[in-house]
Amino acid sequence: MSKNKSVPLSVALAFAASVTAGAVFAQEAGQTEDFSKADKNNDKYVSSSEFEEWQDSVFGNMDADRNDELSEAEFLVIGVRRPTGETPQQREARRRTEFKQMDRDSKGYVTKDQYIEHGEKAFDEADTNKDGKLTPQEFKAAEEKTG
Ligand SMILES: [Ca+2]
Ligand SMILES: [Ca+2]
Ligand SMILES: [Ca+2]
Repeated sequence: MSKNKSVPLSVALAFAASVTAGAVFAQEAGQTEDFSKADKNNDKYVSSSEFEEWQDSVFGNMDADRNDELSEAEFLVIGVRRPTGETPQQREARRRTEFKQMDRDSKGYVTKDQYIEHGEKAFDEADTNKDGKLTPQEFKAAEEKTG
């Protein structure tokens, strides 16, 4: 950007707005990619069985030591790639709370069953029109709750 004073303010503002839009677009592109991966039959909806399969693969990605249990550290690592406007501290606090909710028997780890069960709840909460399937927007909400 030139500091030339002849650049009208409106142009500068438009430039700033396009930079912001670009960042939002990048974020949505990541989520759209996740959505199309989860939408196995390409009908532009993620059904509950598609979501469960998706959860299964996300769990596998997070379970770094492959012991079929998620430690808090494993759960905290993922999700960083999705900018949400939170500070890292806010994100970590939120994910710690989510982890405690999933770890209902307070054993310090989350089994795949607990994770999938949490995912089913997130699916129901995100499915705001209760048609049993998620649009890309609904999927985004569900994804934010589950990692
Ligand atoms: Ca589908
Ligand atoms: Ca593990
Ligand atoms: Ca829906």
